[in-house]
Amino acid sequence: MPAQWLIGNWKMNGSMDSNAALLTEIRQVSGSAKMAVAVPHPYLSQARDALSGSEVQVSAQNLSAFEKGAYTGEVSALMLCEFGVKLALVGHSERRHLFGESDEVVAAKTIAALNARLTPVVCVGETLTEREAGNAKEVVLRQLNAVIDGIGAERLSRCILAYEPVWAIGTGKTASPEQAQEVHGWLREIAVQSGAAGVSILYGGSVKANNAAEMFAQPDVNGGLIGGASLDANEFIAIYQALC
Ligand code: G2H
Repeated sequence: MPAQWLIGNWKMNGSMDSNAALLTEIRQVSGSAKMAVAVPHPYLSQARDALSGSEVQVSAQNLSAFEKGAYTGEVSALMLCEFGVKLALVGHSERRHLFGESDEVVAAKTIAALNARLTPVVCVGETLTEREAGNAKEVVLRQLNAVIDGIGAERLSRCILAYEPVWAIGTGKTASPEQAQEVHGWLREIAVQSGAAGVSILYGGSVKANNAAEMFAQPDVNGGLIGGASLDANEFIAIYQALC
């Protein structure tokens, strides 16, 4: 059985004060599902300290594909490990579309994460144009296969996958549970062929407390990657409860 995960993605939000309040609330959760929060790099040590002794893990939102050297502004996987980070998002659509990360870069970052024993949360998803052109399947499988080609099928089981339709991110539009399940089913098929049937596949895109339960009830939806709603402790905990 795939592990159930709820991962909050704070994106570029937060302050020392607001983080402290949020982390104090969420560190108290306990339940059958795993939880992590992906915080901006400057807040990693704050999150590590505030979550110490709790079941909530710290994730990075990004990492460098390179190990070390003259890469101004980059943060390596090993540096993240020094801050207690256990997971790292890779290939989030905002990285792909706003910062030009190609499938190859996403694959290289996934390799860097795995080499440092971080769990990469590999995000895939199609744009509205791609969906309307009937290309959703081709796009998400291309994105996933690029990662599998890079890491080798045998390491896919050490990843978490996240399907995030670009048209549903921060827009208030959520994929229907049936639309999500269809894509998760395609991803599961590739995972099974790669010997990673038990990989967790999360859904992300405007998940809120009032739509989480029906999404999580889908057979191949093993939790959520939550953006906006992860900034509100009550909302995030309510989503967690819908998963457990
Ligand atoms: C997708 C998601 C979290 P939101 O980006 O990664 O954000 O829940 O705000 O749509």
